[in-house]
Amino acid sequence: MRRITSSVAISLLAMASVAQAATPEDTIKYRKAVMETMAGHIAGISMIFGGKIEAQEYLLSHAEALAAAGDEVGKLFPAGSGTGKTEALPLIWQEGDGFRKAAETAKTSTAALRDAIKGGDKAAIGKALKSVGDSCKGCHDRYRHKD
Ligand code: ASC
Repeated sequence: MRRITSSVAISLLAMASVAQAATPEDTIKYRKAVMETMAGHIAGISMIFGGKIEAQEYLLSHAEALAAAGDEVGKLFPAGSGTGKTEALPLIWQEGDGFRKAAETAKTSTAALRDAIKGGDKAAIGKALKSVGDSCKGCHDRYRHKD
């Protein structure tokens, strides 16, 4: 047991010590993973808030996780991550400020949804949820490749 424990610790240390600049492939893979968590939390929130699922006690934890990911959105598109298996359009990097503004609304709208859920006012939550959807859609319409 002792041996196993120390070998796990050594592996973790080794992994940490080799952490380096991500490859574009990993940056894209990670970006998609974070975006998918956002879609998942939005689906969860919508189903609980819409009364389809009885899981009220998890509403805030979904919203907290969504806001954390929303905060990260603006950091998910570093220069050089626009080619490969991605639907991200070059316009993101051509239009730096426009995109930064859109990413900022992902942050502020998800934070506002979290705060509305904390507040517990149904109308405010509904409004904030719609703003999050509008933020997703606005950014995707302009900056994501259409299938
Ligand atoms: C989601 C999801 C999106 C957005 C968008 C909002 O849950 O996966 O891409 O919300 O549909 O309009």
